[in-house]
Amino acid sequence: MSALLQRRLDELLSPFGFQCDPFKISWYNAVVQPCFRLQYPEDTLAFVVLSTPQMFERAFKPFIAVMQLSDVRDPIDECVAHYFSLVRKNFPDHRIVAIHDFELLPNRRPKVLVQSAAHVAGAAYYYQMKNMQQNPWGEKKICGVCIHPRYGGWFAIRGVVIFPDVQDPSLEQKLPMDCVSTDEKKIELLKRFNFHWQDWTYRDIIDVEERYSEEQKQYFATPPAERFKLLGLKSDC
Ligand code: B12
Repeated sequence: MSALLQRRLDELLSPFGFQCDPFKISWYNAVVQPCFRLQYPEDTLAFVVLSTPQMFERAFKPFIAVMQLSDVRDPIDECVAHYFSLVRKNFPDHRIVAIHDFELLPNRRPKVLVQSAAHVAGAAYYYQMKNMQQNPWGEKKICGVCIHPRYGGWFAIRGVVIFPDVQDPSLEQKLPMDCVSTDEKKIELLKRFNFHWQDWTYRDIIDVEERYSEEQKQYFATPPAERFKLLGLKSDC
């Protein structure tokens, strides 16, 4: 069942530059604190959805070209929401719950921790300070970062798609590739991600197959309020 659904999801989303990897809710709930757990039975099937470097050209630019301009808030989030809605339309025989990376609970906590989801689904290794042998930063809060074996840091984790009516006890867990090989490199990665993320270098911590295009880099390097201008759009806020 999972393999068939994965094939259908891939056929739908991969031409637009998205990658989908399956996981069981229990794998995710086993690693996060109780307050972040997803309230579904343990064998419930879910997919983590990543945007690869091609998403900008294959999904975002065509979407921008035809969208209702005045409805735009964050254009990338709107675009991803559109593709998540396609999932709902294409699986009318299933109930689908899609949770975006930017969605918050009423207590302001994220609804889903997409990095933990990407790790348990085997899509991208989540490097966290608490798993390191040495800690050069003491008590300082250091944010973790996922690295993809093909795209390094040149991707984003857009959310999860849950199939509450599909239980798959037989789904086998695939471990993510630990591609940042040494502890020194891992420390360097966390340093770049936490203190120099604007210079993009954390994304190249490993050799990558593909990066964001110059246009995409320029888009993300522009402050959100000015991105409308860059796209030739008028902001309504
Ligand atoms: C809030 C947020 C921020 C905040 C705070 C960052 C933080 N991590 O606290 C701010 C605004 C500062 C921020 C900034 C940035 N962010 Co941000 N942010 C988020 C967001 C929305 C939630 C993160 C969060 O609050 N986590 C809560 C904490 C408690 O989670 P945690 O530390 O992972 O702890 C859990 C794990 O440790 C887990 N756990 C425990 N043991 C184990 C064991 C294993 C094996 C595993 C897997 C898990 C696990 O349990 C804990 C929870 O109980 C996520 C999207 C999302 N919905 O997840 C993006 C996200 C983390 N951000 C992202 C990025 C890229 C950035 C920026 C570079 C800006 C940008 N968007 O380009 C900067 C740089 C960050 C920096 N300098 O540190 C990306 C990271 C991508 C990646 N490759 O990992 C994400 C995933 C968004 C995305 N769509 O891809 N961000």
